[in-house]
Order: sequence, then structure tokens, then C-alpha cells
Amino acid sequence: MSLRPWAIGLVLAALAVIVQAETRQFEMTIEEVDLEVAPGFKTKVWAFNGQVPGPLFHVQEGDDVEVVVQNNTTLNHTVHWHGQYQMNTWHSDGVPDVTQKAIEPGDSYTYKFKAIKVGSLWYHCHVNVPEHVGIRGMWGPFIVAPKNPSDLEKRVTIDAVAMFSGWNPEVADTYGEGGHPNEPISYFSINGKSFPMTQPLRVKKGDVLRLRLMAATIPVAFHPHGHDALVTHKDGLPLEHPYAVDVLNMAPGERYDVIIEMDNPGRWIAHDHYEHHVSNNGKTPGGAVLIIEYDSIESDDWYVWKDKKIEPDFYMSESMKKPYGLHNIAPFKGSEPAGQRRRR
Ligand SMILES: [Cu+2]
Repeated sequence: MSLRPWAIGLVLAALAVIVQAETRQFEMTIEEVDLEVAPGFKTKVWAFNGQVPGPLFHVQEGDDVEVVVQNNTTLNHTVHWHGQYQMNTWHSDGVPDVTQKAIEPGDSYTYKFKAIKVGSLWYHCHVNVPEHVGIRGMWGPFIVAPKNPSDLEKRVTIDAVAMFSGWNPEVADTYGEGGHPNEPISYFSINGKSFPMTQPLRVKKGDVLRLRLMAATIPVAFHPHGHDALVTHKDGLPLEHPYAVDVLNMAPGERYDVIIEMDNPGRWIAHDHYEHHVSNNGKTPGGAVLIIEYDSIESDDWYVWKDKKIEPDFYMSESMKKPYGLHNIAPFKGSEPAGQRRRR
């Protein structure tokens, strides 16, 4: 029996779908560095690839992911891939003493899983979570692109990631301390920086902004001025009925994708509406604040960011446009640690 040309075409198309899933191999280290969060405030962190947030993972639905994680610090860590289903790969779920032995100093561990769940996921350490995740920066974004994006998703012109976290200055210099209930979290940041060290989000009229908001370690009430935000996804999952808000509440760990139509030229603040989250250790202005700048608006002499040095990839928008892979983000890099003090 000989195959007709259309049948051969069908077989080739089916094969193309099967081989489309790629194996993506990555290496990631954990480093001890100091992170400058706000003017005059640095804290010791354990940083994935030396940066906070950790590097951006961007893969496609169905990809097989392998990550070799090398621990270059003096304490144990793991990586939990928050949101991944880990079908038949539960040894890669990253929970110490439950799914693996923690990665000891100088050792590495290889995580392998299939990226089945689509959307805005993240990853974080799962050892002594209140300290390692809560105040030492052990978290980063993991975006899984759908094979068939919705019509709304196809309209997006700017894809941006914003991760919210808090910091405790009282233990900033001392590894092994902090992470206790009711500890004094008094710095609040977006992508590891507090205003005025955050960055503007630059847009033009007609842009469709997709903001992937992630409440990594603190509750957040996100409020963009001048615009409504259409909530389209919760924890990566598409909502059957997207809804519009002007304040979005997020509990720690939650992620929401919102789509904002850039239809109102101006200079607009977008901030966490927990009042003390817009301060730096009690002083305003500060905290989890960004500004949406339309390119058609002239700067003013009195504008707080008139001389701002722009980091175009601060919201990972540049990296999100690159081919799939692991992307290090330069402005997230920590610095050489000073004055090591460690308590075990
Ligand atoms: Cu850790």
C-alpha cells in the first residue's frame, strides 16, 4: 500500500507537533551577595545566579526542562518550582526531607520536569522558607508560554513582570537571623528595588500592557492610576470571565496577569496601596512604586525621575521578547558581600 501525498503531509504535521517540545537545559548557581534595595539600604541575600529576582525562565508549554542547581553558599538550599505539576517527577518538587535531601554547600542537584502548566509561575527555595524566601531574595519568575495563546494575549505589545517583596533591615547584615512572625518588614520593593530605585514603565498610546504581578513575599494591593486593569489570569490559569479592577489584592504567593490598555497619555503612578508599603523604613516617598510614562509626555524640571538612568529590562520586557531560555537581568545583580557575619 502506498501513502497518498495528503496522508504523508498529515504524518509530517503530526511529527512536527511531537518534536516541537524541546529539552531545555539550564544551569543556575546560588550565591551570597549584598543587594542594594533602597538608597542607603543593603541586605545580605542568597541569590540565584547572583541576582534578585533570580533569572527569568521562559519556556514553551510541553518543553522538558532540566536545571542543574549549584549551591555556592555555606547553608543548605533547594528550588521549588511553584505551580509546576511535576507529573511523574515529584523528586523535582524541591521540598527538603520530603522530595529530596537539601543541596549542601558545594553540591548540586538536577531538577527535571515537563512544563505542563502554562502561564506566570515562579520558583523559590524551600529550606527555612521564612528567612530564605521571606527576606533573603530566593525567588524568581518562570513563564511558560502557551502553544495556543488567546486572541487577547496576541494583542499584547509589552510583556512585563513585577515581583513584590519585603525586607527586614534589623537582620540585613546577619545570615541565619530573621524570618520570624511579626518581624519588622520595613522596606518594600518591586523586582528587588524600592522607590526611587525602581524604574519607569515606558509605553506609547495604543500599547497593550500585560503585567504579570507576583506577590512573592508580601501581601499587595496594586493600584495603577488613570487606568483599569483587566484581570485575565490567576496563578497562571486563564479566567473564564476576566474582570476589571483598579485595586488588585494579592496574598503572598499569588500571581495575577492583568492587561492594561494604554489609552490615557500622561505620567501615572502605579503602587501598592498598603500605605506603609510606599515608604522606606517609615520615610516617604519610597517602597513598591513604579511610574507609567507615556512617550508623548514631555519631562518637567520638577519631575522626580527627570534624570533617571533607565534600565530597559527592569520589568523583563526585553528578555520576554528574546528566544526561549534562561535570561539573566543585569540590574538585578547583587554586589560582592562586605563584612560577612553568619550565625548558624
Ligand atoms: Cu534557601
